[in-house]
Amino acid sequence: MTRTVAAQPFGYPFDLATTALLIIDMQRDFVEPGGFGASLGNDVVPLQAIIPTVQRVLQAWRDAGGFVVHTREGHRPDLSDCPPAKRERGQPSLRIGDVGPMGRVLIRGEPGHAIVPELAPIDGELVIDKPGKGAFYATPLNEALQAKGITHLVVMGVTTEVCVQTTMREANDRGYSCLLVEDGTASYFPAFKDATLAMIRAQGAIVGWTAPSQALLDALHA
Ligand code: C5J
Repeated sequence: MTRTVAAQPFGYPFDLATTALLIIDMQRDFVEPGGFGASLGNDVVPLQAIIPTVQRVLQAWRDAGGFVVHTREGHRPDLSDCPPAKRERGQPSLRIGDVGPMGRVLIRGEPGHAIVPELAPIDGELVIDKPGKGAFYATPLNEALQAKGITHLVVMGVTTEVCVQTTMREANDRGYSCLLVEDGTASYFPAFKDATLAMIRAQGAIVGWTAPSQALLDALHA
């Protein structure tokens, strides 16, 4: 059954059976004080603010029986998958792998690497650990989606202009039709979020579509 979300720049048609909900990096390291995002000097409050919206959409998607994928950015404890250029850049208060209030920053298995409890994955949902910003780089995501016959991605998460946008561009180049939920994504920089939404849907949805969560929920309940 095809449903259509009232989206920009025009309606987004999708079939639940061939669409995955993709939630990017809703990890304590980005959303809570003391994590990677905060170590870079960012205010995490705008990211925390989207949790109830992401939770509402996630619950509706689960209730409808849709497939869910969560991603987590992070590195192996020995940092073998962390390019030195990534670790050494800038002047953060804590570098990747340093010990902070939520364990080693951006390291798999540490408390800060976990997805926030409100959005914790449940049985049957796919969790993709990624070393980069894009969820397709050095991960099995594409193969997993292909195996399930997924052609469309509904995307939420953080941060809009970094991991979300990078992943949407990677997905677009692989042939997926992507919708970004406008109030289900956030940036430490509101102007970057606005610019990203605009550039994604420009030129006839050159990267994808955007829509408010209510428009997606209306389509799911139609
Ligand atoms: C960043 C992300 N911003 N998940 N990661 O470094 O967007």
